[in-house]
Order: sequence, then C-alpha cells, then structure tokens
Amino acid sequence: MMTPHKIWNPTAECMPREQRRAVQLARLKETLVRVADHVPCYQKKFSELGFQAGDLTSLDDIGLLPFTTKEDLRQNYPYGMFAVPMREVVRIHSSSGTTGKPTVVGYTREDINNWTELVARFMTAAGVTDEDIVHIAFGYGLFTGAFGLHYGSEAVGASVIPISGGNTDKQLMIMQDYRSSALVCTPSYGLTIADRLEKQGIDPASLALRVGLFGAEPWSEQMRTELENRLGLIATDNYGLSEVMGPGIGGECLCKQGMHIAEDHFIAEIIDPDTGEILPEGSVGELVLTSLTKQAFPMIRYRTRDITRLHYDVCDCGRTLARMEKTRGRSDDMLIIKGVNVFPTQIEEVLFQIKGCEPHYQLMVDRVNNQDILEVQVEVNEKIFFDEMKQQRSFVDQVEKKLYSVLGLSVKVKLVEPSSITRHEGKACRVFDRRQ
Ligand code: DLL
Repeated sequence: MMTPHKIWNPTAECMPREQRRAVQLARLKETLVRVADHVPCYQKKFSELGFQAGDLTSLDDIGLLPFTTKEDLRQNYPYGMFAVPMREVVRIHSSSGTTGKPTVVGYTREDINNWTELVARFMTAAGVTDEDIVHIAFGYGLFTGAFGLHYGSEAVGASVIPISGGNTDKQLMIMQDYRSSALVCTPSYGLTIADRLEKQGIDPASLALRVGLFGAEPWSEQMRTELENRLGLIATDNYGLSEVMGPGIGGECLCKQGMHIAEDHFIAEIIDPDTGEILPEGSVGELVLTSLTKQAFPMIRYRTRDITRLHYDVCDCGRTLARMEKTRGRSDDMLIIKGVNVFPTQIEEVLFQIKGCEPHYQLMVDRVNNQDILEVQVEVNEKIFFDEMKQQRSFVDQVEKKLYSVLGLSVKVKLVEPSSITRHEGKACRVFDRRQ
C-alpha cells in the first residue's frame, strides 16, 4: 500500500479552490492598500492608470493592475520599493544579476516566518522529515537559496548541514561521514557532485542520500533521470525568485507532476510576453506573480520572464494548489537563431538521450556574414573522442540530425574531450552569445 502523502499545512494546501480565491481577494485588497500608502512607485503607477486601491472588487479584475518589472526595481535601487521603515526589516537579500546593479529585497520578521513556512511545505512535499540530514550546498550569502532552504529545513525539524557551495571533495567527505540524506543544490552542481563521486570510485548506494531538492535554474526531465540514477535519490524540483521571495514559491510533491504554487501567498497568472494579455487556462506563457502577504517588499504583477504553463486539476497528493510545469527557461534565455526560437533546455533534452554524450554542454552563438551560427559543444566519452575521424564524423552527423529534427534548425556540433567544459557550483552558465 502507498504511504499517504505528508502535507505540512493541509488546511492551506488542500483548501477548495473557491475558498482559496476568497482568501486571495481579501489579501490582495490589503496588499493594494499597503503599496498605495507606502510605495511611491505604485502610487505613480496607480495614478497614471486612474486606479485606486479600493477599485478592485474581484480577482477577475487583476488585469486592471499595472505590471512590475526588473527595470522598476533598478530605478528604485536599493530600498525605494520597500513598504515598511527599515527598523521593521530584519533581513536583506539580493538577486544574482550578471549585469548592472543587483536588485535588493527585504523581509520583516513576519515575512521570514511566512518564507520559512512555504519552504517547509515544499520540503515536506518532497518527503523531507525530522529524520533527515539536510546537506545545503547552495552558496550562503545574498543569494536566497541557502538561507531559504536552511530555515525551512529547521522548521521541519531536520538536521541541517550548512556546508555552502564549492569544495566538492569536502562535500563528499561530509556526505559520507555525516550521512547526509537530503541534498539541496542546483541541478548542475548535483551533476558535478555525481561526476566527482564517479571519479573517486564512490558507489552512490554507499551514501545515505535519499532525496534531492534541486532548483534555481532550468533543467530537463532527462537531467532528472541522470541525477536520480547517478546519485541514487529521488530528484525533485522547486522554484522561486528573489524579487518575489526566493525559494518557496513552488515545489514538487512526490507525484512529480509540476510544482505546487503557494497560492494563498501568491497569485499566479500566465500572460503573452509580447502583448501582456492574460492567456486562457492551460496556455504556455510568461509567469506573472503578485504577492499577497509580503510586508517589506510587496510585488504587484511581477513579470518573472519565466515561460511555463499552469495546471489546475487536483493532484494525486490531495493538494488543490495549481501546479507549474518545469520552466523552459527565461524568455531572456531564449535564443533566436535564424528566426527560430530555441531554449537551451530543448538542446539538453536531445543530448542527454544520445548514448556517448556526457551531460555537459555549452552553446556558442556567432554571426558570420550576417548569418547566425549556433555551435553545440558537447563532451563525449573517451571512446568516441578518440575514435577514428570517420566514426567521429558519423557520430556528429547523428547528433546534428537529432537536433535538427527537434529544433527545425541546422546547428554545428563539436565534440569536446571529457571534463573539458567548466563545472558549476551554483547556477550553470551554458550560453555564450557573441553576436553583440
Ligand atoms: O534562484 C531562488 C531559488 C533558490 C529558487 C533556490 C529555488 C531554489 P534568483 O537568483 O533570483 O532566485 O533567480 C530566479 O532563477 O526567475 C528562474 O529563471 C530561475 N529558477 C529558479 N528556480 C527554478 C527552477 C532563485 N526550479 C530565477 N526551474 C527565476 C527553472 C528556475 N528555473
């Protein structure tokens, strides 16, 4: 018999949808008053639209509200969007932007309590209990990943090892000696750990690892299988972004049918990224999130740039919360090659299915004579790498053909030596667009 699914907060997570919509409306109204009273950026946006906080009477009118974008946060750097005085802010984090100033986010004590609760929910959904030893290999610091998972694990009652990122050999020693049972990191770092285990000849079955909580970057189903097989655990996905809270916005249960969104704390919409229009249920589009309980840093209709789809049918685990599909990546990660839209995860799915390809790749984009060129560099096992030229050529042809059939685009494939592509400790960086 199947063991029943453990649920951290059954009242909130299994509430009938209509009842939850009433909670959402009441909380949204409060949030609108809060931002209209305290955040100049929203005062300006509302007045430009001729909208007053009291005007919203139904959730169906959410489309009347203005969007918030990363640019708004940049313009109000560092504390301009905070809705409480600094004396009420007990924590500051910031986003991992690669260009320009980072975005700064703040939390009151109550925000931290809510954040902790939401992380505890998805960790419980992934099967973590007070018996677990949670190995947190996200970098501790301004990044929300480590502290978010840390507080959530403690709330669940698990024993936390705050090992942080990097120093993979030490990670393995601690994993072996301290009997880590739940691994928390990015999927790409999970892969780096798997490689190192193999290199050191450590059998994953000799470890106590049982479950992996992977998040913070896009990853394919093929990558899930790879991590499960090579680390000997159940790999689950969880999603969040610092601008809206950090991890805890959504996480998978053991049914692995999408990440349950904490809808009593956030409203999720799917919009057309080009027109901003709300799309019908079941459409693929950009995820937009509105916070419902945040005090220090409320967000109205934040454009995440993440492309996904939402499912509203009740999950087998009993949760009534909407489920978000694995994201295909951010709309700004999408490459447009000769007019064809390509997400790196689509390429990953193909490569991971080809025997001989190692799960390490990078994408180089160039423009030569006004033509876009996409080169997929992929590590292959030693046998293929040292094969005769003729055999290597036919392997390359096979990979190029498979990629063509999925992407509808001719790409150049270059086989590279095992271990030659940089390994990642945090979020992977696999695309090098040299067209600008
Ligand atoms: O990555 C928060 C987080 C930490 C989530 C730990 C999960 C676990 P940021 O650094 O602000 O915050 O990056 C947010 O990362 O907009 C997505 O593009 C991407 N992302 C996060 N989780 C996932 C996921 C954290 N599970 C950005 N799948 C988001 C795909 C993800 N992409």
